Amino acid sequence: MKTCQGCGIELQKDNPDFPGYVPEKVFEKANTCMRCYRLTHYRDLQPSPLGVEVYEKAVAEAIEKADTVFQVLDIIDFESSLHPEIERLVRRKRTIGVLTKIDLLPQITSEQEAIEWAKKRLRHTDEIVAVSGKKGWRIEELSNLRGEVTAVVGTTNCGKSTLIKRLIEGAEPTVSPAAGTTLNNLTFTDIKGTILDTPGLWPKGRLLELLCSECAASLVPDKKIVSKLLEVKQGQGISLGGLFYLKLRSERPLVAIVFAPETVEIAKVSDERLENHWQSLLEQKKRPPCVKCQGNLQFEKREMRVGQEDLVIPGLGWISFRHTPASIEVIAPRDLQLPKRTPLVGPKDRDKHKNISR
Ligand SMILES: Nc1nc2c(ncn2[C@@H]2O[C@H](COP(=O)(O)OP(=O)(O)O)[C@@H](O)[C@H]2O)c(=O)[nH]1
Ligand SMILES: [Mg+2]
Ligand SMILES: [Zn+2]
Ligand SMILES: [Zn+2]
Repeated sequence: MKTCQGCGIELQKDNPDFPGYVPEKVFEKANTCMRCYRLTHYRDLQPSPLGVEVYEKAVAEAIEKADTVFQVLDIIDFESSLHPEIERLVRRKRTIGVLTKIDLLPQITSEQEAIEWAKKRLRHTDEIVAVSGKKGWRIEELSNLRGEVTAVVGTTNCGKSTLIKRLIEGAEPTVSPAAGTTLNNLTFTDIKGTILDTPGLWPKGRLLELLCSECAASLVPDKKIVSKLLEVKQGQGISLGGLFYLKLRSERPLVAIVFAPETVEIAKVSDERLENHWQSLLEQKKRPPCVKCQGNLQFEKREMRVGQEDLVIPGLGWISFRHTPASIEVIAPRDLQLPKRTPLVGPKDRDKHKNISR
């Protein structure tokens, strides 16, 4: 059996609509499937073709075979990375929590702070390291924690395949901003042992899952997360792209510090202008969402109280507040979860924001 070295799927030349397809005339020579080829060369964001059960089974098998698990957690989208099934599966194995994409964190948060913060939330990890697969930061340290067989697990897009490229010389798993790139377990071996790359598991309630593949990819941050500090008075609000809106209901002005990829427009908008504002984003083709996604999303209003905690918008970013508690009204897609958490960027750091835009 011949498998794709990019995504792990069995190669076949019979059905172009099935995963693993390679045209007949190149089949002999090919070591990747057509989908991986297009993901790599054209940034063609093809949606993942398989069902959740297939992925969960592959992850369970990889963990079963391994003596060490690298539980990869995206520091920018930590809440989505904490998948209950993965948490359950890693319980009996030596588990290293790998906080990745650390290069995207606002400068004011140190690696050590991120590690301390994550420690309180990861019950089953034996150790935590903070790395950047993209930049190659702290890979040496992580490499020293490898076992004989190491399974690299995590939710879709948290950066597993990027890490593996760093950990094993010559490993070429397909890396892309499309969720669900890796379809089956991939085995890589060097003198230190074996590493298994696994398909990502899908988190619930994340924005990426509610959007088309282009819109979703536009939310996978490329450069540092930007933060913007805004003060809102009663009745005023803050819009994040055309996806999320927050209006202050209580009397006392609220200071919000919004953290999001730079592709997301962060603006102060009054609620009577909101509809026009979102319409104009669509007309200017500022994604996300595109017209199609806008049509698919069902927005709902939610009343919330906010305090010292971060309000997380999974897949988009998070908001910290000052001058709390406050009552807010949120407009967001119905299926989007909005968890709260201990702030990732501490208050001392947040005070470094000087320019309040009014
Ligand atoms: N800035 C940054 N981006 C990363 C890092 N690791 C992965 N990415 C990006 O995140 C996306 C998903 O990465 P990938 O390795 O395919 O994730 P996987 O689905 O977990 O295998 C890609 O666009 C990567 O370039 C990192 O350490 N820093
Ligand atoms: Mg992958
Ligand atoms: Zn492939
Ligand atoms: Zn879209």
